[in-house]
Amino acid sequence: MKGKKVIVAGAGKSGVSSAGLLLRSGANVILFDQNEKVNKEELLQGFTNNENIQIVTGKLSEEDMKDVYIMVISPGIPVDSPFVLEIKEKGIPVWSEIELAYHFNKGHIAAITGTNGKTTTTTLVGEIFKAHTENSVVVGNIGIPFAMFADSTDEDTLVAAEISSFQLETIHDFRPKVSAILNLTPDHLNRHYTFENYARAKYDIAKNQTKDDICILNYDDPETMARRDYVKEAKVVTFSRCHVLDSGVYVKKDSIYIREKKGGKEIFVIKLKDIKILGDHNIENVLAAVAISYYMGIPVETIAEVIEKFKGVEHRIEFVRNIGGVSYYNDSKGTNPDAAIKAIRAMKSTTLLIGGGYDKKNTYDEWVDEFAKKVRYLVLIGETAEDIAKCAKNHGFNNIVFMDSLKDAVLFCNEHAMPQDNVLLSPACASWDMFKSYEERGELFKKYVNEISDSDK
Ligand code: UMA
Repeated sequence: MKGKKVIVAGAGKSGVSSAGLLLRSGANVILFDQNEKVNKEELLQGFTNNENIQIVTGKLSEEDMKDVYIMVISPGIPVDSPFVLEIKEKGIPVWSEIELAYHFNKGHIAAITGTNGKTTTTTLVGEIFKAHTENSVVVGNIGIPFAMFADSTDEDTLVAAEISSFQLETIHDFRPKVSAILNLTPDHLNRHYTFENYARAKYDIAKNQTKDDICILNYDDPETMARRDYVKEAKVVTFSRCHVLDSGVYVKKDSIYIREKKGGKEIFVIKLKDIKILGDHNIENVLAAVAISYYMGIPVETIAEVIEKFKGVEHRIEFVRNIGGVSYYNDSKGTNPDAAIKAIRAMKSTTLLIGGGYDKKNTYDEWVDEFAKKVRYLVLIGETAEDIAKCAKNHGFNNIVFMDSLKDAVLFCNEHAMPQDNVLLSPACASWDMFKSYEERGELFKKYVNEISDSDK
């Protein structure tokens, strides 16, 4: 990249890390953000050798687009944005941050995608890697850009990477040693337009893999298995919670086993009762993590030890507090209906559900169908509130209230919950209409819950 002119589009986490990596490699960087309110001075000060970087906001000029080697785009920027199309028309390659990082990476990559379970599985795989070697990193959509660490990896580094469909749309050479597609349900259709486009983007995780690489698929997920043939060269390994497989990773009776090939030896991994994270979906995440780690060369004993200690991730059906017999759960990471369904199913008693948020053009029918007998109130906030309410009423659910803020939603729930109820924040929507991220939404939820005094109940 030395001396090359590179445009980095988007000045969030992904863009700032890409710009940093490019500067370290000697490139001349234009960091571009469409938001004119971005604080250029503050951004510039964040870079150590900032004489080779220029910050541009609003629009790129013709001069900016002259002699550009590549453009690196942040995942939040649609690939059909007019300025991206203009760049492509000029013949300038467009790379995702993951692609850029890949060109600097020397380590072994396990790349994990799917609609749900990515963060839990990646975190667990990362913990397993860490128990095996100090030379490991956890990166990607999980919130730590790969570009931050890519140039400090070596031939022994193990990389656990959570990869989103947005990041996969602009990969070209990215080739993980082990890839995994955990499941496929409709999500982000405002960006991909059709489910098929979305599924294709996910399957691109395996597009550069060769016969020496492994692609792990969920045998129990019909939408994933229906597209198994999209994997061209990699060896496919499946995992299953419901079937004892001839080969793969599976549950048999009360334990998890690995069998490398048909008729081969069955390797015991762990008993289900020794797994701390709850729900069938989490068993699937554990099965995926076992398969990924095993094929990345981690000994089974290490895998089992780490799984036994693993307690899950923040913002995913996270227990917050019990106030006067009412349990509060933060599932801010339930950013689509499928994830939110899993959270409702995990609730063992009547629930006051806080939902709604940024409009990704998902449909809510299947989520709403889960409300019967379980949800006492549906408390709606955000851009999608009206649409969700309409859908719920169509399905015969009428106990709906609208609130202007998350804080008011929490206070309403505190006032109306009865002992033994649960209060669950599981919005089925992204957070971007009212918050910076799902993390911010989850943190604020926990703050408001923790501000309630015991005597308020
Ligand atoms: N911007 C533009 N034009 C646009 C859109 C955005 O200029 O059309 C600018 C914004 O003004 C802003 C910057 O781009 O300054 C933001 O870029 P970004 O939205 O890509 O956000 P980052 O902070 O770089 O975070 C991204 C991922 N965000 C998205 O995919 C939307 C983070 O995933 C990821 O953790 C991070 O890179 C590090 O890799 C978040 C996410 O919500 C968690 N992901 C989706 C999901 O999990 O469902 C895919």
